[in-house]
Amino acid sequence: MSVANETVIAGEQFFRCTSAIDCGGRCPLVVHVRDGVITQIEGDDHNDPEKQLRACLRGRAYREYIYHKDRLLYPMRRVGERGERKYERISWDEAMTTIVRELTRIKETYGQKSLFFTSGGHLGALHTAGSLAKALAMFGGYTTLYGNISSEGAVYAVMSSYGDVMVGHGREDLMNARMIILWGWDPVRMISGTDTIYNLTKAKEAGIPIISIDPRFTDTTSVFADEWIPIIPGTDAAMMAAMGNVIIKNGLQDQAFLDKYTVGFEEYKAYVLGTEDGIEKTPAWASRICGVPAARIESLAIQYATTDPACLMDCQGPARASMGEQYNRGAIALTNITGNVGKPGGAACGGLMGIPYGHMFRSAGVPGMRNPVEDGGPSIRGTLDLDLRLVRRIHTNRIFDAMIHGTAAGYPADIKAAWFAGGNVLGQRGNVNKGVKALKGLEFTVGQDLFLTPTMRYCDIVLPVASFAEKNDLTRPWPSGPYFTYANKAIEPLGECKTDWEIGNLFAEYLGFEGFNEHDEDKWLRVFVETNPEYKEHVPNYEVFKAEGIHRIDMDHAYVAFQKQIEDPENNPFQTPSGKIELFSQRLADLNNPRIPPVAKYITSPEDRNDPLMEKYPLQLLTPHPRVRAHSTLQNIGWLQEVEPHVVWLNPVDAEARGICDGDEVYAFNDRGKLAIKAWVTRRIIPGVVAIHEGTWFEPDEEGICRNGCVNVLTNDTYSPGGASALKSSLVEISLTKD
Ligand SMILES: Nc1nc2c(c(=O)[nH]1)N[C@H]1C(S)=C(S)[C@@H](COP(=O)(O)OP(=O)(O)OC[C@H]3O[C@@H](n4cnc5c(=O)[nH]c(N)nc54)[C@H](O)[C@@H]3O)O[C@H]1N2
Ligand SMILES: Nc1nc2c(c(=O)[nH]1)N[C@H]1C(S)=C(S)[C@@H](COP(=O)(O)OP(=O)(O)OC[C@H]3O[C@@H](n4cnc5c(=O)[nH]c(N)nc54)[C@H](O)[C@@H]3O)O[C@H]1N2
Ligand SMILES: [Mo]
Repeated sequence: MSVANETVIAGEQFFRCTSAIDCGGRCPLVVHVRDGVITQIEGDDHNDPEKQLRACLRGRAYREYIYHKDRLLYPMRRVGERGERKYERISWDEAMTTIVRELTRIKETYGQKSLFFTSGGHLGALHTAGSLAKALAMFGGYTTLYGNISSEGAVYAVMSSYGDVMVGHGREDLMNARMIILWGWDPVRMISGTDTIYNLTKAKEAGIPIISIDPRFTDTTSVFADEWIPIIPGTDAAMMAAMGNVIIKNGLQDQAFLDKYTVGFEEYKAYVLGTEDGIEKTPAWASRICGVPAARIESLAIQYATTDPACLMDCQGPARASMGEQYNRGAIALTNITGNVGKPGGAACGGLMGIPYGHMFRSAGVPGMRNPVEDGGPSIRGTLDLDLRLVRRIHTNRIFDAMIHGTAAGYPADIKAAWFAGGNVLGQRGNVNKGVKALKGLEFTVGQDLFLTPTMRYCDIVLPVASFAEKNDLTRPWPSGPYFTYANKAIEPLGECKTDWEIGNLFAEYLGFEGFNEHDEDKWLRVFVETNPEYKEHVPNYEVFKAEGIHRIDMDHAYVAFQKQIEDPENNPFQTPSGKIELFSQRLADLNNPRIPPVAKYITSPEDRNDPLMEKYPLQLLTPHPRVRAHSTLQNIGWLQEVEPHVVWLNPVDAEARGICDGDEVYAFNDRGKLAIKAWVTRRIIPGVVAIHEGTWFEPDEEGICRNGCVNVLTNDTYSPGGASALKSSLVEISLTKD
């Protein structure tokens, strides 16, 4: 039976909640409370099992997270060195007075741009750091980051090709495909929408062939795929170009589709046939690069082009690499030359992004203010020139380098103070050891989180934040609906915790901004639901929405990206300069940069197998997202740690060459850092490639070796020409001994 919010049965009260972390799904949760304490958290109880959005293991472990013994409960001031974890309890008044005093001193001494601010960790509408951003803007402004750490490569690819990020299909549409290619997509682990696995299961049961292309034999591959095609990391674009070559040489392209909806087929053809550069992108050529047998590249190309419709699920993971956008551009070329775009059962850019139902808050959120520090910058509307975006902002994976080198190295500011309102940058960005140096060099640091994360340990003032169960908020599906969620407050904030929204309001109060906050919590949420166009269109009644905690949209067919543009192109042009899908982009051609070509190309990249650094560090490092955490969120939950140990995946060929046995403690290292971790010797990863899941906390010993296996001590803090964080492009060596 589905209970309404606040129902009481036998002394137990039920709250309809969801989490709000960046976890890959968004699950309705029923929180049981007795005497103000959570006793149990259940998953979706919808009467119709077909419609249930079932929580994964992480959603079922939140009680330990909320009541974890290490929750921060009071504001604190650092009393030891940065990183030493020595803190003493202070009052909110003292915390706020210190923050205002220090930020004022620093801006008066070094200028407004020297204040750095970033936020993260929470995907709500109201209780975000939006109020803090507004207060800081009123304070004169701040320097911040550019780029989506998750999907910038994929976003760059879809924006240059389609001019739009709404490239997803409803997951029910998997059933309409006649074949599914999981190309670097592992939703059993990363969820990719709460309804994905249910629909993939139905597709499997219906006998739809499923093929997985991944350097690892993933959980999704093991459960769903009929075939695993292992591939060398960073080489997908070569295999895709060869598939294009086979399709075109066999005359299997959908010429009518190409003529009507796209520009640039001739230029793409010239590249894959080799008339452009004298190198034909044959299966044999690609095979030498990507390791997939030429015959299989050829047969897959023919199978894909002759199966109608066929669904190619590329995603954002392989694009989080030093030439990341070419992987998605290559996939987009294939989906278009086979006419699979805008069609049920096809895909525009498969696993990625959303459908426009509950996807983004768009105009919801606390109305921010323009950041004065960014005034007068170049116009970035519609541009594909990353350099223009980096005139005012710092690339999200370059933050530490910018803190160390500042304007002398071309960054927009010399940062002296930083405010981290959520997000664990010291652990979740490349090159953690550089991060330590950067954070030690600042004059003042403040952070807010639920736990004393590695980032918080470098903060002078640490503020305690309430969990999702301690506030009312609108949350949103990840990556897409079709449903909207309302997370009801189930318990009072623990200790002296406040939400990010409250912290922003308090900061504004200490700055003396009168009338800063217009409404109370309930009024704000009501205003959002009643005025935001998406809610207005779909959610008829605020009270009912709140009581049920979810509003599901009944659709008579699954949403298909660009269906309108394909059915009625005259009246629905694509949002590109040509109004068509751009397999060749003039905007990219105008950049005149061979590393960001106008058509999808395979290009070698730093720290791939062609890099001379291979001699010293011969293993390519993959850093997939962990099944038992959302990044570093939940990393301290014992229930989840029991499920899956943190290990490095190592093929027996590589293990044997180094005298390593399964279960040995080994060291992974390169010039950026070193970590200790247990070896898992497995044929589930190809030789020459190792994998360590991202998201364990950085715990260095006296020698600076991370004893907790935080993989980002090894990764690069660079980005691709399109702005993808190069977190999947690092070479390492592994050894049994420390030195
Ligand atoms: N090597 C490698 N690194 C990666 C990736 C990779 O693939 N490989 N993936 C990248 C990706 S896609 C992402 S999205 C990033 C994620 O990077 P982060 O966003 O830094 O991820 P988390 O480690 O989950 O940190 C979130 C923090 O916010 C806190 N938090 C939770 N709720 C709240 C709240 O309401 N308020 C506040 N103030 N804090 C809160 C949590 O306790 C946690 O410490 O990691 C990136 N890093
Ligand atoms: N359990 C869990 N789920 C999550 C998250 C989490 O932390 N934990 N985080 C959420 C967030 S914020 C994000 S952005 C998403 C991230 O989701 P993704 O970006 O899709 O996930 P990743 O794990 O980075 O990579 C996906 C797959 O790509 C493969 N891969 C890596 N390099 C290559 C390559 O060069 N070629 C090919 N073909 N495959 C390659 C990896 O082996 C992996 O199986 O996940 C979300 N879901
Ligand atoms: Mo992400």
